[in-house]
Amino acid sequence: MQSVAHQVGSEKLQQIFSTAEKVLVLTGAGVSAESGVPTFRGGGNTAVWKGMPFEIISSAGMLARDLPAVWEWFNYRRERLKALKPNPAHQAIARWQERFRQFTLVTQNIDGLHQAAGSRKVVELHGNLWRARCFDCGARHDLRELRVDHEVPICIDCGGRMRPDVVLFGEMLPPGAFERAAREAEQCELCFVVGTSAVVYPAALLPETARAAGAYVVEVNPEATPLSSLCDEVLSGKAGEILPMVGMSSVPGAVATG
Ligand code: BJW
Repeated sequence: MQSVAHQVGSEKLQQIFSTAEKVLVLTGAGVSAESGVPTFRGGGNTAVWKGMPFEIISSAGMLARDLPAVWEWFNYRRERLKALKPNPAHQAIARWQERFRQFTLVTQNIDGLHQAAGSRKVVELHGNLWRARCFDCGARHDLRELRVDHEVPICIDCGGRMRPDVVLFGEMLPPGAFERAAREAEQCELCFVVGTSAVVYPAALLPETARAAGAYVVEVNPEATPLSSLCDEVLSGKAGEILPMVGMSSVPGAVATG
């Protein structure tokens, strides 16, 4: 179906979007919501597993207490993800990497949907649910290539027990990931913050860093967040509807495929 294109955001955003060379996008669970991935917080489907809130099941404490239960939770989520596809928000962001000279995508998501949409060199702050990491030798293996015969996968390099390669509450982020993201945030001219409640640190510091360094910061979210008041502009609505329209001119009668 075709729909009439209309401008999204202010004239200022249109202007910066058309001239900026350094752009950073920070995404959270909301960018995958329209693909069918439940968010952690905010309206509707929040993540709960067997009555346990995700702060408990996705925590360093649970990993130490009950590794098989943590695997069961992540296996369940991987199974559900297999059927899900990137949505127009992931696709718009993937197109932007060709448009800007220096484009950085930083995600808190572990679902791999940005990569499935074609984004390259994604800075994954919280890891990836399709990978396992060995407790003993630190090797990382793609779970799509690993035979999982045991309730806890075994490392093919050293025979050690493996864990999901994700950052649980109370754990450190992967070495270098936040530092790289913070460096890019300090340099960017335009920063989009898409589909995150902006309550989990240190990820939530990135838009503040960008703003303090002079970037124009734009939030895309149907709900207000603690970050909203700090942003130069808030585009209130669904990422999959808003992002494909950003940068489109408001030429009367212009037509976009929708
Ligand atoms: C849409 C939409 C649509 C819906 N379109 N939008 C400073 C102060 C206080 C505490 C701390 C601090 N620094 C560190 C901490 C501790 C902790 C923390 O931040 N706690 C706070 C919650 C209080 N941080 C950590 O532990 C981090 N580690 C760390 O800092 O190490 C050093 C250290 C350790 C210990 C103490 C102190 C320092 C690690 C954080 C790891 C987070 N891991 C998780 C789970 C991953 C595994 C799993 O998936 O199970 O990552 S938690 C969960 O939250 C997940 C997410 O990546 C993360 C962020 O959530 P996100 O993406 O923002 O999603 P939601 O659901 O919250 O929001 C969705 C949004 O989308 C909503 O706003 C909707 O409105 C919107 N939306 N539809 C656009 N269609």
